[in-house]
Amino acid sequence: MVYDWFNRQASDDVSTEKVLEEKPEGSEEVSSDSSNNQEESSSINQEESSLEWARSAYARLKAQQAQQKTSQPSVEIDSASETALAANVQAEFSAQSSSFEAGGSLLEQAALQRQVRQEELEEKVEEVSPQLAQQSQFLETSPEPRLGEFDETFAWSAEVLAAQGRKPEKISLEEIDWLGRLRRGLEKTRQGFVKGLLENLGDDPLTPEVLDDLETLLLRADAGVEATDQVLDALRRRMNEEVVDPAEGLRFLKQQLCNLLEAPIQDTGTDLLAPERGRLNIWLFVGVNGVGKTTTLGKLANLAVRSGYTALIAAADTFRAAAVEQVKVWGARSGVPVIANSTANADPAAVVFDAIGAARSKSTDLVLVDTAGRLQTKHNLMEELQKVRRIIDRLAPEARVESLLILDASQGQNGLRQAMAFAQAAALTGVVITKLDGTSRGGVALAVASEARLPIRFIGAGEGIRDLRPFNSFEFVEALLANY
Ligand SMILES: Nc1nc2c(ncn2[C@@H]2O[C@H](COP(=O)(O)OP(=O)(O)O)[C@@H](O)[C@H]2O)c(=O)[nH]1
Ligand SMILES: [Mg+2]
Repeated sequence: MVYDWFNRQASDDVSTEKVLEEKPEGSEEVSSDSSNNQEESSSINQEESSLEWARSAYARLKAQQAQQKTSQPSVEIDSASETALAANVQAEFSAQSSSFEAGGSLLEQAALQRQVRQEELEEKVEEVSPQLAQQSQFLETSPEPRLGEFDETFAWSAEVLAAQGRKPEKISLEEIDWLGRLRRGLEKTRQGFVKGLLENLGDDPLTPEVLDDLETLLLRADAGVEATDQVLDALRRRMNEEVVDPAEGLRFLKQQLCNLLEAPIQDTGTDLLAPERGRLNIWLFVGVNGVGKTTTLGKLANLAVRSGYTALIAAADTFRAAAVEQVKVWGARSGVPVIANSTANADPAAVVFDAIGAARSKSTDLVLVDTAGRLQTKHNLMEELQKVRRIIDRLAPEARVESLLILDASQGQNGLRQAMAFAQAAALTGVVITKLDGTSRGGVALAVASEARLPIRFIGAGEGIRDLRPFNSFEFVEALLANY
């Protein structure tokens, strides 16, 4: 079964249907016609029914897993092996790298050179990728999520999916696996946030003092002044209207955070950013050095392949030779062709030119473009980005172009301010937040939405190939405020 992550749906439900018939043990529906209207028992009912939901989903997934013995090629590499592989790749590519002298000024000559180069690149694509993939095969472990124990994390993940109106038979192990990763990834921010909040909330209705503490917590999580003010204003208005008990306070807070994150997404009219089928999609990754552009691109190449799209990578960070090699390793991990020119300081726009040509000739769905995060000067960098952007607009006016700003969550709001320098040059359309794991500044997502007013499209919460998925504000807020 192919699970299309970009659209968040399984493209084939056949195996699920079969499993549906097996009613898992102890999964009888909780009767919905209960005549007991007392609040306490209804909340117990709710808890029981969400546990039943989770058990039922677990049993189905377990049966599914038992059915699917056929495993897919794997793509996980440990970092030591990855370094070794990268060295290997480097040697191989430096032997093969195409070199071009600007011989003669005649236009035809240039065109001919371009043609030869295009052919060489296409050959290279054909011949190198399988080789690399083969090399990496024995280094890899399974990329497939495995069903673990029926534990608290599973129950929580199931509850988050159920709350979004999902049916137990329609959920995938992919989603359960990701929600667990997301929750683990947000642990540091959650620790600072939830512990303080719940301690202050206690059992009493909301007070102005609790709101003052909440303000501190939001600012400390790097949510930014604007988002913090917005959330607190909404809570104050609510408190002026009626007494708000802690459970309702928490629910209302989650709703406010969710609205804030959703606003720029709603503005675009596109809930989920997915490559459009039957059309060329070009996604540009921009951001300062070290924020995770290449890693994000690599993970997305993998996600595209897993989700049933064809992809191609343009190695347009030509500033450092190592950057090109790094991108080739990622391409090899997922069997995605990489268009590159290993010549020192090759023209990134020329690489993009070649990539668009190759994508056209192969009817590729998605071209992922890596870019440099540092040049000799910031001015040069912005010029270069503009040039890349111009060549895309000129060469592929029919393409759907996304320009994604990569933001390192651990750099918080400072990182955001710095990154916004790219807004003009790259005509940003969205943000990817990386490195949510290991930082307590996960609240920066709120600053992205309220201050940069850009939709968050993907989030990364770890270095693994499965640690990056499309952003969903409900799930993000639930993971951030999970009380366990
Ligand atoms: N912990 C963690 N590390 C990440 C994440 N994304 C990227 N990294 C690491 O950040 C470092 C820089 O990433 P890279 O993709 O080379 O950044 P670039 O310079 O923007 O291309 C690498 O060591 C990555 O493994 C993430 O979500 N979590
Ligand atoms: Mg890079």
